[in-house]
Amino acid sequence: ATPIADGTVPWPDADAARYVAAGYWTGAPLGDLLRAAADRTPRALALVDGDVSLSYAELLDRIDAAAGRLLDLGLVAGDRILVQLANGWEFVVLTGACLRSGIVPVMALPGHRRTELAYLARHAEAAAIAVPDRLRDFDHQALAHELAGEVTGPWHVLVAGDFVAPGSVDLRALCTPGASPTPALPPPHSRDVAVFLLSGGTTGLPKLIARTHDDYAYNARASAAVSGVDAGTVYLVSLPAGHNFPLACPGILGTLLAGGTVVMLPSPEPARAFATIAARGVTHTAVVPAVAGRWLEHAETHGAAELASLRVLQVGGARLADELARRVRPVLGARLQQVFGMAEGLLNYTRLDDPEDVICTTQGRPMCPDDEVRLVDEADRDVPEGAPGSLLTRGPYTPRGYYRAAEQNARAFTADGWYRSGDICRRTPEGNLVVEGRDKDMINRGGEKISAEEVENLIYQLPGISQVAAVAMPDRELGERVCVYVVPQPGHTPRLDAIRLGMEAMGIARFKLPERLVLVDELATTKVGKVDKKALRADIAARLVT
Ligand code: J2J
Repeated sequence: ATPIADGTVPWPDADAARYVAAGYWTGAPLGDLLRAAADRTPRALALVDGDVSLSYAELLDRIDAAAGRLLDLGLVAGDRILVQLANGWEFVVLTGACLRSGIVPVMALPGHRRTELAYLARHAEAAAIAVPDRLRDFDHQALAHELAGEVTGPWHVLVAGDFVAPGSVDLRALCTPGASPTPALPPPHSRDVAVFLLSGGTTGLPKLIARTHDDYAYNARASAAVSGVDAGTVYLVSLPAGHNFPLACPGILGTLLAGGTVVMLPSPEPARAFATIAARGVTHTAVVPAVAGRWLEHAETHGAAELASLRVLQVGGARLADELARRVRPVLGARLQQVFGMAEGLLNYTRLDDPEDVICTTQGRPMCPDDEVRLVDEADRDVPEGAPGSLLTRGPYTPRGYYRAAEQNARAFTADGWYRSGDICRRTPEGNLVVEGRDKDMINRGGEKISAEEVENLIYQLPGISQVAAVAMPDRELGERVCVYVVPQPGHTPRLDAIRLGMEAMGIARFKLPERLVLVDELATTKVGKVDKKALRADIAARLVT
């Protein structure tokens, strides 16, 4: 497989030197930092998943044993492994084993299906995949074996579950402590890639974001400081653990580096989440606005007595309505922290001691003093202070390009390395950002990002479609859902269920399937002849009102 370094865009030396001098980049790989945390408080509780409770010493035992067995399988530092696991202890042990050994996890999502996983396996030139046996009636293990044909080298299927088929590796056995003598692991270099995250999607195919040990460790550590995560923290993971937010903002990594306890839950369903918060004394957790809404509703009908220990509720991933924000404190009893983040790097947080008004009406400000943020117009000129502009950013944990994506990088980054987030924001006089919209062609379905172009490319492969445009339609529950406008070919009347079935048959994650179809004779275009998405978004919003 191609060495990762060949596909990444490093920070310029002068910037890297600044980040080292300022103490953001410490030179310590994440695996060493986990080991150091375990050595500080070996008996403290590190990880809880149902009946499984692991102290720091026990967690690192498993992590190191798993790292050794991954190497025994023939994997080596720099190899890539797709990780598509449910939220459970195995996710944490495997991720830790990767960080210790230099094997690089590619954080796929539980919803991904054949097309997405095959693409990721090829693009990352993966040597292995870790999956549940079955999840929500889907046979992940069978699909994982089918993917062997996508790669040129050996292909290992690691399975977390009760049924481990012949030819699969039992991931739980691989994580058994001790049994295999762990070879002395040469730690990866701190400038090496630690994890691949998936981009929020604006292009036809997902892009990989290479996060280094130095930058991701800073990301986790500084996030912990800004959200008050320390050794006394009990952090609940209920969003998919491979997302940047629950993984490292401060999430799993930030909590473990601080010596706190991580509690894993497979979903944020309110009744079980509330019971878990009560049973484990959870102090911090992260949710998307759609989940915050469900939790508020649940608390308003069933009370919030179970949330007595909850101090900080982080909400991010999509715009939180001010009205929901204002109910968090009185109804849930926890302090709200808004998080406007991106897997590409930049994290904005409201601070815990900000005035209530700032917490409820803004998305916070950059985490790091050396985060650079510009708000610009169409010609990349800075907008006047207070006016809305398109957000550009650079900084110590914002990589300068996607992995092996020269063409996309030319569009998503400026020549001098600023990442174009595509978010339209304004800055308040106190310096906080308010997200007002976006100029990227993406649909944000309850925090899950969907590329309009990807959906359109897929639908063009179905019969009877002359033209298609995917747009966000407003939704009370999820914020947005996917709506498609279709110009049928003469003699055809495409139907929503047929489009959905067709896409599912192609092996596409369910969350990307359109939930509304509008048949039209033609698509409105802009002056330059592109489909006028703004007009379509206004059209569907108007149709929903009537
Ligand atoms: C409005 N839009 C937001 C917010 C993200 C923490 C939190 C979220 C993410 C994330 C993350 C928003 N208000 N509060 O990685 O570490 C939209 C923006 C942004 C895009 C990034 C984290 N918080 N967004 O959501 O990579 O459009 O990361 O550019 O999935 O989500 O998406 P993603």
